[in-house]
Order: sequence, then C-alpha cells, then structure tokens
Amino acid sequence: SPSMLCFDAKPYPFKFPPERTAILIIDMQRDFLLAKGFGEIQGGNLEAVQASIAPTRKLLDACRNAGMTIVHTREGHKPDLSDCPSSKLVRQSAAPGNTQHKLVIGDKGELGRLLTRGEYGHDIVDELKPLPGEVVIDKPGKGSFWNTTILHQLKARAITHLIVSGVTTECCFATTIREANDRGFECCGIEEATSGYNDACFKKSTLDMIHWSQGLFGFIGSLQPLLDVLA
Ligand code: TIU
Repeated sequence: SPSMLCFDAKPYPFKFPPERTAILIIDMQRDFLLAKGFGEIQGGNLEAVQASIAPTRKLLDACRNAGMTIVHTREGHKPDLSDCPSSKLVRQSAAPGNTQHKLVIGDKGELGRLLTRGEYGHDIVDELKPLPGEVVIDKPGKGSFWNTTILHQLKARAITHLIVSGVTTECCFATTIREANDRGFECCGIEEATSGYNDACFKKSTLDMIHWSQGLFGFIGSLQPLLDVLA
C-alpha cells in the first residue's frame, strides 16, 4: 500500500498518499481575478478574491516539488456558447429579461470575450501558469466533473485523494468538492489557497459546511501544516 502523509485539518487530520493525490487548482483565471474581468463586472470584490493567489503559488510549488499530479481547471465556453448550461445562459448571458448585468458571457470586455475559450481573460493568471504535462480541464459548469474528462484523467492516474484550492470558495471550489466527494474522492480544501467575492463570514460558512458533521463533504486544512509535511 502507498506511503501516507498526514497534517492537521478539520474535522480531524487528513491522511493522504502523495502518489495518489492530485492538487486541484480551480479557475485561477484572469476573468475571475483581474480588474475588468467577468468577476469584477458581476460585482465581485477583487481584493478579497486576489488574496489566494500568493498562497496558491506556494501550494503549487510544494506539490510540484513533491512530484504530485497537478490539475488546473478553467471555467468557460466555446465561442458559439453551445456548451453553456441553459440556466447560465438565462442568468449570466444575453437572454431576454436579463437586466442585471451590463456585460455577460460571450460579450467583449477589456480582457476579451468574457468566459470564452481562447480569450486572454479566460486563461490562468501568470503566477499560476500550468507547466507542460500538467492537466488542464476546461469546464462549462461550476463543478469540475460535469461535461469534462476530469474523472477519467484522475482514474487513469489512480488518484484517490484531492487537495483543493482556487476560486471562488462559494462557487466553483465548493461545487467541485461536493461533486468529487460523491464520486468517492477524499477531499481537503486549503483555507488560505481559496478565496471568494464576499466577506470573511461568507467564506467561513462555505468552509464550515464542507467539514461539518465529521466531514460531510471532506476536510479543510491550513496551508503551513501541509507545506511542512511536503517539505
Ligand atoms: N461567480 C462566482 O463566484 N464564481 C464563478 O462564476 N466561477 C467560479 O467560482 N470559478
């Protein structure tokens, strides 16, 4: 059986076999993190969301050095939006009755067409740019498992455990952990390496829901104890 590492987490220490563990970096795209991107246009607090960039870089460096499987995801759509879920088309794209957002998915913003594959804003921020050989998953949904190959990519590498980071905590980070938990993966989110568009209370609620009741959806740990065991 594979060798295990262990670090402090809620609701109890997280044990994982590094060679069967992938780090997921959710949607660290310019559209969600930078000024004039989709997130800011939708009313997100950029200062709050940018807080996870530097800690996620530390986590990524440590996991690369440990030789772990690295998986990056990007939320976005084909240029004709044919892969955009109908609910999202109605509320976040130019549909009759949508008066909430001035610019919506597929519209041209200053970083290119919003959440559209191939555009500058759709790609990952420079600090976290994927290296050759790392897995990049393009996803049309909030979760990483719907309409993607991620399950096959993880199974092909015999991955059983996931360390999860990225943005936003309340949206794609939480949805992905819930999807992964239902598929049998042991998940641990890293508190400093995720952030969202709201206040600290909003983030705390999301993280508490994940580890509540003896780990309803998984574990939540802090960055430094994980860096210590990977060193
Ligand atoms: N709106 C929001 O908080 N997030 C997203 O739309 N996508 C991700 O969380 N990546």
